[in-house]
Amino acid sequence: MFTDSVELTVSSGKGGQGCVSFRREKFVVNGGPNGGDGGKGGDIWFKCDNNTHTLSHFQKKMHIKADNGAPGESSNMAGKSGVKRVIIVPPGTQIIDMDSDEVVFDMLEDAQEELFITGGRGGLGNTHFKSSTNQRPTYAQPGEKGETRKIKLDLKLIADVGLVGFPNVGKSTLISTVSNARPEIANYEFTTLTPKLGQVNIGDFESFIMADIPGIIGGAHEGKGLGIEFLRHIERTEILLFMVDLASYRDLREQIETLKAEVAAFSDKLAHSKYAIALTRADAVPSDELEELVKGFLEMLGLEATKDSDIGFDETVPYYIQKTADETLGYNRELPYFVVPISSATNKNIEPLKKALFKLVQSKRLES
Ligand SMILES: Nc1nc2c(ncn2[C@@H]2O[C@H](COP(=O)(O)OP(=O)(O)OP(=O)(O)O)[C@@H](O)[C@H]2O)c(=O)[nH]1
Ligand SMILES: [Mg+2]
Repeated sequence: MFTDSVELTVSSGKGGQGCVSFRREKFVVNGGPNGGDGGKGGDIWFKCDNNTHTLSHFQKKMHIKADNGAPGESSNMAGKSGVKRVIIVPPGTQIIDMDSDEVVFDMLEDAQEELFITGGRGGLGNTHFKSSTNQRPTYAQPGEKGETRKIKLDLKLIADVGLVGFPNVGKSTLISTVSNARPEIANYEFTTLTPKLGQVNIGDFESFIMADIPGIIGGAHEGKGLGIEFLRHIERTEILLFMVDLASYRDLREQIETLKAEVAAFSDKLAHSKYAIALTRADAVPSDELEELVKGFLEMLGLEATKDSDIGFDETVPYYIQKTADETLGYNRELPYFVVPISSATNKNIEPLKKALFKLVQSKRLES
């Protein structure tokens, strides 16, 4: 599923012991106290790093400790402070205190740093305890103990593209065609019960994350079907791919209007996400009807069929794509970035679909 999780114990360092010592110099008999303070124990910090994507660098039941402070020394020399430990986590990691079940930090921004527990204070050396009644204190403070906490790291992966469609329109089939995800696929509604993520590779070096979620039906926001609670898994997703089934008994207008209304009922932010539309199962409609269906759908949205040699969509069927996904060059996010018929069965427009989605993902990454 979406969360990867690991349990850890973390401890800040113990403060160093204060020192008991006395001046010993030539001609000075019974010199005064000069024991230095102990060093402070090391703190535990968390740091968010965009170059980390998993929690796999943590072993199960790991115990991470910061260094203890060094004890104070004679001649009023303070002990060295313990070195802090900085725990590196990927963006999207929540740090949860296991005793209270409370989310302590939500690590989202690259380079975000949070102090979790401070190290113990160093003990005071005997110099501090000198008084008129006690000129030679033989007492120094012990260092304060460090803190130990049991925590859980929950990585909530953030998908780039979320698939939104009625049940049985081919969402899981698409994600298994273009990514490494292998969800269950079957010819009945609500096959998918839990969200799944897949990585879509573009060439050798680039990729984006796609999320397959259960199907949505009208009234989902009131709990019909599986409801829309799982939309929370794609709440941080910036791009939606609406999937509208050409071969469904539900007409195309009903599908897109219902989906958009349900998404809007769930979240205002999702309702304003960048989006595109895939018309699925194009192979299941006779080719002469296909053209009419697609044209009718574009017309309903107030769009005209376009051409774009750059992406490489199949030119034998109509489709629509905006000139560029780059907002500064006039991308209109009220309209879909593209509307294109696809077929996972015959691979129609599948490669260009990946390419076009990746353009949208890149435009999004440039913005943030
Ligand atoms: N002809 C044809 N059938 C397809 C295509 N894509 C998917 N299907 C079939 O459509 C049915 C539903 O596919 P799924 O991928 O499970 O659909 P889903 O949208 O994930 O469905 P839920 O998980 O129930 O919401 C299966 O029988 C698939 O084999 C396609 O491109 N062409
Ligand atoms: Mg499915």
